[in-house]
Amino acid sequence: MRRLTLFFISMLPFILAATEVKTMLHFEPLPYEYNALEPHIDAQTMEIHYSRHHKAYFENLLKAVAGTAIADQTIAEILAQVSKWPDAVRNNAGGHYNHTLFWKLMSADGGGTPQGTLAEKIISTFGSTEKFKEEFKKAALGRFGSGWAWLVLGSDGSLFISSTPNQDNPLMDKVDKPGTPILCLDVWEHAYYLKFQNLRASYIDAFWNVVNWRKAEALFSAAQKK
Ligand code: MN3
Repeated sequence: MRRLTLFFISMLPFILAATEVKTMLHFEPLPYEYNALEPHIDAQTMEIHYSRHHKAYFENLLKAVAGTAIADQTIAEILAQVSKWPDAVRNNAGGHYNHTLFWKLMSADGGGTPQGTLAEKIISTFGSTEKFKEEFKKAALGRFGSGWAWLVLGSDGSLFISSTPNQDNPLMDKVDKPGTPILCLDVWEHAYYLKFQNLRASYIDAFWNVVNWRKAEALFSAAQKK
């Protein structure tokens, strides 16, 4: 009996590994401290936004896909066929993807102007960086209620600005203007209300001081090689 017990205990890690739910979905660490984007984006907003809002989307996504055919898919695969699944998948897959990307598109040493080939494309498309920022701000302000503003590379090679409601994004199969996200801005009130209250325009202006243009340029370069 004792030998059997010892055998069972020695096998326990393997038994647990076999029963563990396999998932391609990851809740990545925030790439900087909560206060890293101060004074432009405040630490309390970052902490609540990441550790409560984003985490809730992630956990609800795991629940929504558990036991379904998409339980072991990547987030990109889920988004590409999201119209086949209930709204809980759409909202939480979008919420998880959008926030994961958004955190990476900001940094403590961000701001300044677009770089490299992305800068050239922005200028040839919109006329100037300032003009681009104006258009992006217009899209972010014009989104009624909750949603996101995007800079997107279309499959035809065109660069365009769009906005989506709720947690929709340009990778979803049901979105009006599909493409690869290059830059995004969360315009839900939870993203700015503590510091800016109802002043979404001030929050958008502050965002330009923390934009991680290196990351945007990397996304742009990678999307062109597809
Ligand atoms: Mn948010």
